[in-house]
Order: sequence, then structure tokens, then C-alpha cells
Amino acid sequence: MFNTKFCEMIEINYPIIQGAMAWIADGILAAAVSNAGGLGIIASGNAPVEYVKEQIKKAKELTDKPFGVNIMLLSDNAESVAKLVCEEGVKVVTTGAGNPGKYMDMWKKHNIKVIPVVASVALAKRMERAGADAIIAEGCEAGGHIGELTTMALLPQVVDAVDIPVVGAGGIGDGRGVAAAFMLGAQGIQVGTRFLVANECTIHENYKEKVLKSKDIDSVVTGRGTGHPVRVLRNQLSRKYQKLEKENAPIEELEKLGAGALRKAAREGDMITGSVMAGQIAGLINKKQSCKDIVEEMFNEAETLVNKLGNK
Ligand code: TUI
Repeated sequence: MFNTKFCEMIEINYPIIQGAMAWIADGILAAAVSNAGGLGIIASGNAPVEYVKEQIKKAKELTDKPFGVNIMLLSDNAESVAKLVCEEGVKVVTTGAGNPGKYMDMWKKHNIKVIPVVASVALAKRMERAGADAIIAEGCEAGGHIGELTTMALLPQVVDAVDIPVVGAGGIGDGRGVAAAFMLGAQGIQVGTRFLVANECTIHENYKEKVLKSKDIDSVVTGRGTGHPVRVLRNQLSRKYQKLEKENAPIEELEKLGAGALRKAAREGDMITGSVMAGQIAGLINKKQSCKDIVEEMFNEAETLVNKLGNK
């Protein structure tokens, strides 16, 4: 039922992209999602280019299915990673936190499918004109760096504004979310938070436990004042950050507090001074599963729901 044109374009069985989560989405997670029939994504975040190269090598060892690499455009290494994906023959690139316009021609020349994440209709249109193959419309329910609009409001407006496939993201954690995104016109979905607790996700157990324990209102947005709003699960770091923001602390002080904090949470399990990025849907996520079970369960649930429509 959910075998869309988008699936054909990317050569995947299920129209699901695994969200690019910096210091979290490595070659192991990406390969597991691709082996499950979705599109696994290696997140480059702020990591050095050598790290990304290693993760691409690992993913190639673990799967013969297509996988992608995400370029985080705020990173100092964005340009090097943008070139690396061309050298490595990566099939799909997603981008986040900016406008990837200056790399589009290079990627298209290398036959890479380009799927930018956008948080507005304006950028979606610009990306379509620049040659994007599809668009990920990400609402502010998502974890990490976010825009202003919710998925419910953003997704149908982007669907109406462009002729290329649109993938819905932000707040999707089960089959109900999948069905809802399709009702809004999406041809695919992107899921991050639910994959945090996947068996193949290599983050620290403390991070997984914090996601499993979290409730509906446990995420907060920090950094609205600095122009880089980020959704995280509440902890000592987020409280300190918000207090400093209220006191109008200098941006440099806030940046210093945030530097390296995601790595600390994801790799060292520091739930006190680490940045525990996750989406609003974390409260719904209550079990660890393989990537295969997550993907199949989400689409089976969605199919059941859609079949029920109109029946009493
Ligand atoms: O990029 C993400 N999520 C991220 S990136 C990240 S690493 C980071 N850490 C600290 C501070 C900042 C980043 C953690 N999570 N999601 C995709 C996304 N892109 N969401 C929103 C956007 C976005 C927002 C504005 C994309 C483009 C944009 O406008 C650019 C323009 O020039 O118009």
C-alpha cells in the first residue's frame, strides 16, 4: 500500500527515511534501517570528515542496499563532507539546518539524489528550482535543530507548493503518524526519535533509558534567542541554558555550554550536562526493537488504519 513513487526513486521497499542524528546515526544504524527496507542515513553533524568516511565504509560492509549521508550545513566540515559523498559514490544526500544551494550542481553531476530538509515553503520551492529530487518537510515536533511550524501545518503547505515528492518529518512515531502524514499528502516519512531505542542504535544505554522514560511534556526548546533553536529532553543542561537565556547571557557563553554536549550525552551517557536531543513523540516510545520490527510495525499499523477508513 505504501509503495510510492518515492520508493521507486530511491529504490527502497518502505518509504521511510531514518532521521540523521549527529553522534548517533552511524554506519551500523544506517545499514540496519536500509536492510529493513527503508533508507538509512549516516549523520555527519559536526564530526571530522574522517569519521564520516569510516561510517560510510562500515555501512558498505553491512548492507548492499542504498543508504544516505546527511550534511549538517552549520558544520565547519560541511564542504569537505559534501565532496566526500561524491568520491564515495553515496546514492542519497539529505541536508539539514540550512540552504544547500551551492552544492546542488556538484551532487547532481555525481547522480546523487538530493533531499533537503526544509522548515518553510519558501525554501522548499527554492530547493525544487535548484534540482532537489524530493523534500523533507520537518515540523518543530522533531528533535534537534528545528524551525517554527508544526508538521500538521507545514507538510500540506509544502505538498501544495512543489511537484516533487514530499517526506513528512517531526512527531511521527507509530502507524498513526505514518497514516496522518500520508493523509496530509506525504509520499514518505522520516523518523528519528523511535530509532534512538533501536537495538542497532549504538548510543549509550542512559540515553535510551531517558527516551523510554520520558513523557509528553519532557522536551523543551533551547536556543530560540540565539537563532539556533534545538529540542532536547529536559535536564540540568537545558535548565541552565534556559536560565542563562532569560538573563540575556552573551551568545558565546551559550555556545560554550552547548559545545560537545550532544556527543557527551550520546557516547558517554552523560544525562546531566549532555544534550539529550529527542522529539516530542519520545513520550510515546516505550520499547526497544530491531530496526526491522520498527519499520514493519509502523507500516502494518498504518495499513490497518487506512483500510479501516470509512468502515464502522
Ligand atoms: O538539522 C536538523 N536537525 C539537527 S542539526 C543538529 S546539530 C546542531 N547542533 C546544535 C545547533 C545546531 C545544530 C541537530 N539537529 N534538522 C533539519 C532541519 N533543518 N530542521 C530545520 C531546518 C532548517 C531550518 C532553517 C533548514 C533550513 C532553514 O533555513 C535555511 C535558509 O537559509 O533559509
